[in-house]
Amino acid sequence: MRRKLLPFLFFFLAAVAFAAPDRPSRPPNIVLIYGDDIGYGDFGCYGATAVKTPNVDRLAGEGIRFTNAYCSSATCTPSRYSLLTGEYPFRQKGTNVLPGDAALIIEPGRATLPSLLKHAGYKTGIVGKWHLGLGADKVDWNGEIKPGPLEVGFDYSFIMAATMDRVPCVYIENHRVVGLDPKDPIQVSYKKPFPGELTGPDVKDRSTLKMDRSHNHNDAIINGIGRIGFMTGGKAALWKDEEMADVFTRQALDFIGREKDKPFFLYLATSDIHKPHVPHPRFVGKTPMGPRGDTIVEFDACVGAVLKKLDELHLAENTIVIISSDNGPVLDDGYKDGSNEKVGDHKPAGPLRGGKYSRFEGGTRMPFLVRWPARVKPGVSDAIVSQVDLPASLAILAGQKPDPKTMPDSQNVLPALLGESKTGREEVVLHAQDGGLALRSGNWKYISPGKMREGLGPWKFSVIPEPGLLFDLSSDPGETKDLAAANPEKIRELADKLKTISNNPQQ
Ligand code: NG6
Ligand code: CA
Repeated sequence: MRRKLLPFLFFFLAAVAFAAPDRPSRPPNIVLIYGDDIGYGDFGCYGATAVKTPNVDRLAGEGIRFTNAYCSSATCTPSRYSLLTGEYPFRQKGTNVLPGDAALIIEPGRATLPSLLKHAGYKTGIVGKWHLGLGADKVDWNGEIKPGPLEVGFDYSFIMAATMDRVPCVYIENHRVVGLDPKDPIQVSYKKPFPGELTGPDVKDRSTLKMDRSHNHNDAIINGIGRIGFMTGGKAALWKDEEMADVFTRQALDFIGREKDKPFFLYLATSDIHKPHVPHPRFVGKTPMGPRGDTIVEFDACVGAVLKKLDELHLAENTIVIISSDNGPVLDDGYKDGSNEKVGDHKPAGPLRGGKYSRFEGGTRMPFLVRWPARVKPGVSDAIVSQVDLPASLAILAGQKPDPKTMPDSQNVLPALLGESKTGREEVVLHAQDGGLALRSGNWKYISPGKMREGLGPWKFSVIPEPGLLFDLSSDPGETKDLAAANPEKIRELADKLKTISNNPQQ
């Protein structure tokens, strides 16, 4: 009997030995740190000097810094939808910025980045901003809040429902609001105020507010700040804005600590640096840029805490850490927080034109860093990649075979992400909810006719006429010279290509 087994044993050992150099014994952990409204120029490693980001810069130095990486859309919900589903947001209705009481927009059961990784044996967790809707219809905030992250692939969830500037201003752990007193039930409405609850128009002396609004954000007043939407009840469960970054960081570190013995995927979607900017007091005044700059420092501290935890647990070597953001930067997005007055020479979108809400490059070209000491050599990559590619690429890395039918726009750009290829995708579709689509193809950039806004808030609105705008990003990264008139064939070719891709999924 023993003799018979020996040849098998030999084969088995040989196979293991052959496989070893390419296959670490355990698949890498993946930590995706997803910032909010952080622009291409907001980190030191992308040229910022007025704000210091030593932890992000350390990660950049130890990994690959991408210069042509995109989110799918110039706002949050559509970018996050793509990041998790591998589908461009414009293919589905209802993927634009959601109110805090919206229903879940990802169909439970469909393949997602976390569900594929879970299938591959990963423990999957989300901590931070969700903003993809909760519940099937009307949510009862006092009962089981589902479907949500746990129904689309996450094993653990500690989230805020929408944004810092929208109600409900509470944390939700798995299916329940954290710290809710059942005697003080929560109700949420995006239509009408609740009798007896303070709202913006009630506040005549605006100096009594922690931060006044510049536009909108005048519904419920929570913690002295006007929000979008109304809520009542849940007083004991309300978040404290200045503690939010610490609360999410703590949850992230706890998740890593709990799951350290298995491969894990952590999607850490930070509250920073979305409005309202309310950094913890220890970060106040850390930059000359006011609260917007100080929340960048707070974001950097969160990155530092995650890296330290990975070091302490000896996990850094075989953990992929990715840092990016969901859309471009904005200065005045509804609060009088001094962002415009104090920005000085800092360029939130670096050399790029436009920011949040824009189809110019500043709206969707993102800081994007990938570190994996066990496999990735440090460097800078000009490969074009999109966050919509992460589901397919990371699932393939984990040994899964994503079905192109269910993740139609997610390309396998793993070789580019790992620095093993200089090229990623050939073209990428970019979206802005009040403008339509744009196409980057090689170094050409085509922006279709439609609405456009200029600036980082307040904005100047105008309309891009036929046949659209055309730029050569290799010589003109700031999109200053429209080449449409001089290149009628090129613009027609790109307009056709954009139409083809938007009508038909690519794979
Ligand atoms: C907009 C809000 C803005 C911000 C944004 C979502 C107004 C006028 N503007 O509708 O303040 O909340 O939605 O930001 O209300 S995002 O980063 O989540 O996409
Ligand atoms: Ca955002």
